[in-house]
Amino acid sequence: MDQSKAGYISIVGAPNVGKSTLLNWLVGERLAIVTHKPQTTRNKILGVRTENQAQMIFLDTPGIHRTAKAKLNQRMVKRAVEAINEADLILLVTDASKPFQPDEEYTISVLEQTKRPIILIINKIDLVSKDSLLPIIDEYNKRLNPVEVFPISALRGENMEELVPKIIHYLPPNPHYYPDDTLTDRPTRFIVAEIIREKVIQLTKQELPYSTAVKIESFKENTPNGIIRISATIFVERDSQKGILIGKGGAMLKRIGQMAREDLEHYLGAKVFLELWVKVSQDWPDNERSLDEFGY
Ligand SMILES: Nc1nc2c(ncn2[C@@H]2O[C@H](COP(=O)(O)OP(=O)(O)OP(=O)(O)O)[C@@H](O)[C@H]2O)c(=O)[nH]1
Ligand SMILES: [Mg+2]
Repeated sequence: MDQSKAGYISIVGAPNVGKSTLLNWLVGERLAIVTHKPQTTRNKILGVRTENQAQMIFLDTPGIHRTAKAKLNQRMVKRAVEAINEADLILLVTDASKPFQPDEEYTISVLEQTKRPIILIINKIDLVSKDSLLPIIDEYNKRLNPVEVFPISALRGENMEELVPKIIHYLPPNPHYYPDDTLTDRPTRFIVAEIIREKVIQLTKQELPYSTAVKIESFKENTPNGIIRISATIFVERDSQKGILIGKGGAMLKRIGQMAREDLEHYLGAKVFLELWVKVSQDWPDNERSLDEFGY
C-alpha cells in the first residue's frame, strides 16, 4: 500500500494573476470569488482535495502587493506571507500576459527567504504565444530556483491535470489532517458574503470595489416553504459611496441583489430571499476594530 501523504500548499502571487481561479479548479468547487479587478481575495481560503492516500490542503491567499495604503492591505499581505511560512509546498502564480510588475518583484523578494519547494505556475497561456514564456522562466529560474515550472491556463483547464500528480509528489508523508470528504474550513456564511461582494466588485467602478465589505446579518434555512432567507449589510467607507451603491431609485442595489441571488440559489441549491442593506462605516479599511468585525 502507498504511504499516506498530506500537506499545506499555498497559492501565492501578485494580485489578479489567477490564484483563486486555480484554487477553484483544483478543488472542483467555487470556494473563492474571482473578478477581473486586482485585490479581490482578502482572506486565506482553505480548500481540501483528497486523492486516495494523498491529502492536498490548498491555501488561496490575497495578492501580494506593496502599497502600505490602508491597514486592510497590510493585513492582506500579512495573510499571504503567513501562508508562505505555513506551507509544505508553494505554488507561485504569475500572469504570462502582463509585463513583469513591481508587485511580482516584491513577491519574489518575500519568497527568496523561504526554503520550501516552489512550483512556478505561469498562468493565462491562452493569451500569449509559446516563445514569450522563455524569458519569464529564465527570470524566475535565476531568482528562485523552482522545482517545477508549469505553463497553464487556469481559466481553460489547460495543462492542469499534470499538475496534480506533481503536487502530490512533493507532499510529505503525514496522516490526513482533515476527514477525507472535507472541502473547506470556511462556513457557508463566509462564501455567501463573498458571493455578494463579488457582485459589488463586478458592477461598481473606481474605488468602490475596494471600499466595500459584506456582513451577513441573518441566515435562516429552515423556513416552512424551504426558502433560505438571507439578510446582509454592504458597508462602504463614505456617505458619497452609499448613494452610488444604491443607485438611481435603488437600481444599482437591485442589480447587485438580483445577480447575487441567482448565484446564491445555484450555490445553495435552494430558493433564496435576499435582503440587502447599505451602511457607512467611516474609513473602515483603516480601522482595526472594523477589520476584526468584517473578518479580515
Ligand atoms: N485569459 C485568462 N484569464 C484568466 C486565467 N486565469 C484567471 N483569469 C482571469 O484573471 C482574473 C483574475 O483572476 P482571479 O482568480 O480572481 O485572480 P487572483 O490572483 O485570485 O486575484 P486577487 O484575489 O485579486 O489577488 C479574472 O478575470 C479571471 O477570469 C487564464 O488562465 N486565462
Ligand atoms: Mg483571488
